[in-house]
Amino acid sequence: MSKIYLSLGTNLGDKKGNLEHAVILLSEKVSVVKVSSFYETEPVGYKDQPWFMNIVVEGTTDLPPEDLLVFTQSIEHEMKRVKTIINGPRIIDVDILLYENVKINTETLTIPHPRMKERAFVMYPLFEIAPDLLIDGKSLKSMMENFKGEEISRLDV
Ligand code: PH2
Ligand code: MG
Ligand code: MG
Repeated sequence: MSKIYLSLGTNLGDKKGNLEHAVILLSEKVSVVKVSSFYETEPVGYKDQPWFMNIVVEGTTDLPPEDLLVFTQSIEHEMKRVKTIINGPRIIDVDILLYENVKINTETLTIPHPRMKERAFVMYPLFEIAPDLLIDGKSLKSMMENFKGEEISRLDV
């Protein structure tokens, strides 16, 4: 079993329901260990769209990384994600952040996720559920100051 962290985001329809639905679909092949709080987050990259709701999930899985990617994409497909513009609105996005201490850099998959450290919508929920985590031997705590002022608030539900 390998330990993994995933980032989930949505900004269309019933956002909380979409995230809950995706976690249920994930549990078919990933043992879900921890789920962060829900966070309302300002869109990063492409601004002219609704705010997102984001969570981070810790789990374990027997799937190797490439198969995990196929599985997460199958969830996006099953939830009828339609790809329009880059960084644009979506019903669900499931991204692999970390897979044990594995480093992968292929055309289809880069782990650790290449932009995770600069994104508050990833790092806040990740820090909530794994405050002692190290990435490349560096503490998450030391990475919690590099954000560009994107707004984020944790929901108490
Ligand atoms: N995902 C993106 C681009 N921008 N912004 C927020 N707040 N949340 C996201 O999940 C998100 C984003 C690309 O996947
Ligand atoms: Mg993404
Ligand atoms: Mg994605």
